[in-house]
Amino acid sequence: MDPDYLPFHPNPAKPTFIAPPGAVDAHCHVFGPADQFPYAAERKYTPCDAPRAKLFALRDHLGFSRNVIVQASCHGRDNAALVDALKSSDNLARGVAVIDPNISDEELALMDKAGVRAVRFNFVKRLVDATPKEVFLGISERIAKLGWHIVVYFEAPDLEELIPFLRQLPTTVVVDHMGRPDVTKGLDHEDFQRFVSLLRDNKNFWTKVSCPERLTVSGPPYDDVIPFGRYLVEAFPDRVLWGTDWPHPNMKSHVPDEGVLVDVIPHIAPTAELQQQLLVDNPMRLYWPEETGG
Ligand code: 0GY
Repeated sequence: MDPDYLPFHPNPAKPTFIAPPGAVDAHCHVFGPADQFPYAAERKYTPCDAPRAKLFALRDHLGFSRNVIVQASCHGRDNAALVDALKSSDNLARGVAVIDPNISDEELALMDKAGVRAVRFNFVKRLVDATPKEVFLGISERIAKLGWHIVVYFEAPDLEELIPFLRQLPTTVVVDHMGRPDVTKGLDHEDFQRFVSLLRDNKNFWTKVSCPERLTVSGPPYDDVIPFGRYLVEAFPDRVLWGTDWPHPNMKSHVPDEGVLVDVIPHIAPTAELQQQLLVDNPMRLYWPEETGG
């Protein structure tokens, strides 16, 4: 583990907000354990191990039912820890992988069988070396045939340059962490409104109203981030997802308490109907369509 790395909260609070039955934590990770699933040589950080058993215990503690586990950059393109977690989840987890363009059809089929339903394209420069857009486009054509979708991670100042590429993607596209707005600039700033327009003009775009702990300047309980989440939930109620982002890699300011994060939900989704869409209906439609008649 890096010397300045902050491990996840040892005993998060029980949230006051009670999630609806079947709620999905649609953005979280598993890390290691390193002796079983070593971190990638090309990684930009070395985290604290965050094994699947801890993730599933947190899910139960928070009153959630399912997880969408996202491959993080510290594991590179080796999805072994992710696939292991999916296989031991009793069908209660789905996965978002990061894949090599030369992956075989057989490997893709095995990942699909384990519960992978998407690939992630990461554009955050502090996390990954750049991948040519043609490589991503080639991957997207292949995974589209499996019925998978694409999750993208970028920061707000990079969106303008990325839009022509993003609009070429042939599947549903889920944007991590609200496109990472600078919350000090306010809802009306052109960067955030550019992101809103992307969703308004492209019905295949979704977003995760997640990570107040990364976006905040004022700190918990994240009042400065709430208007951004609420804006997106109310504008696009059928295209939003929510996740804890456990175990919160690369946090520097503080270690978030997931109980506090769950208690943000009723502020960004203030009605029972919006909460049901955000936490159950939307993630189920995207990740477990066979259980929703989809
Ligand atoms: C997140 C955010 C971060 C890290 C990664 O792949 C990753 O390593 O996604 C970050 O450092 O902002 O979603 O976990």
